[in-house]
Amino acid sequence: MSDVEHGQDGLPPDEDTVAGATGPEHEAQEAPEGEDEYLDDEDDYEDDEEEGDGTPLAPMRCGFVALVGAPNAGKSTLLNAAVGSKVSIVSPKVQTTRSRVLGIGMHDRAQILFVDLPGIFTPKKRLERAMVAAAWSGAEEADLVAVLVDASRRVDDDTNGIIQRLKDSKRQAILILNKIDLIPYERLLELAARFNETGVFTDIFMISALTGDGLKDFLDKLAARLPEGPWLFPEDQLSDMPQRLLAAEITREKLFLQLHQELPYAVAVETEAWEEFEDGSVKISQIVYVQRPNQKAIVLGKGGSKIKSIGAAARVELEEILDRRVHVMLFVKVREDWAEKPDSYSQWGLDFNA
Ligand SMILES: Nc1nc2c(ncn2[C@@H]2O[C@H](COP(=O)(O)OP(=O)(O)OP(=O)(O)O)[C@@H](O)[C@H]2O)c(=O)[nH]1
Ligand SMILES: [Mg+2]
Repeated sequence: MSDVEHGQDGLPPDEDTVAGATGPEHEAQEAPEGEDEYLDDEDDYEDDEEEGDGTPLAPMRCGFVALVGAPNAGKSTLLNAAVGSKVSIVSPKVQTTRSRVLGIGMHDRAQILFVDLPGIFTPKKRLERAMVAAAWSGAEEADLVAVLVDASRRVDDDTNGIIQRLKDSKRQAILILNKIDLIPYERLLELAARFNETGVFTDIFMISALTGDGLKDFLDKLAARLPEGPWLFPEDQLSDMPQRLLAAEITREKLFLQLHQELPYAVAVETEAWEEFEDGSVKISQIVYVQRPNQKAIVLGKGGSKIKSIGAAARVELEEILDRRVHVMLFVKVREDWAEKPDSYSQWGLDFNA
């Protein structure tokens, strides 16, 4: 008996959806191989550049800013807000982000390369270990580290652990007290004073990644602090994530939003086929892996209703991102050991043996 069943996003795309669009400006692209590859104008990076009125331009700056923090602190929300577009998936559940996600933000004359990372917590399973290891190596490789804290909650062991490790490695960081839309200002001042005592933080920002409050000050600071140097990516590029992976992430976000309890953690998504048609539409076929047959039944839902609704939500968002008609075909497959297969890890850029 086959363990594959499909739940197609049965809703036909609306006829008035733009067809044959040439693709969005912000199409995700592969990472550049050479730093200079995208600098179509070498003169861009010269000290004597001037504004029209003769004022010398500020130097170009570029660097990596790692976003670290406990799960659910709002790292991916901040990344999307800073880039001005949805690049990394977000959900109210912990451990949504599983691997490093690059988001490219332009601010003044700086190209800020935000590295969204999985939350840092005490890992138990292999996948969790790989996620946390990716988060720490992302932090180690970055020019600047920003630690996000959910200011609306009690300071937890995960956050204390992050601060301790930064302290031990004598690494300084920027603190971001996030979700300030949820708490009174007095509480923020208390928190800031407490974190200040740790000696780890060079700056403290209070922001709401959700509303954008305080974001500009933070970006101004980053733009001024990054090293001088040419931009590594074209100005209009938003991420380095390949489209197939982005599409799988969007579907995984819908699974996180529509499934409950432990189920989202038993799920992985892989884009299996990507077919483009002459009318400009694209058919994206994906496999949703679950670990047990009863999980498959829940993901499918009664008469396939759940998987249909997940596929429809993914389609709506992918049509917006790709700016074309999209068909999403989802197949649910039981693969007990997907979290124990090295090939899944390499696809996500995670270390299987972390
Ligand atoms: N009210 C409020 N909610 C926020 C804010 N920032 C993020 N959130 C919410 O917090 C939840 C978690 O946000 P994410 O951006 O997925 O958090 P994360 O740190 O990337 O989480 P992991 O990937 O699991 O580590 C989501 O429901 C967000 O909408 C904020 O400033 N205010
Ligand atoms: Mg995240």
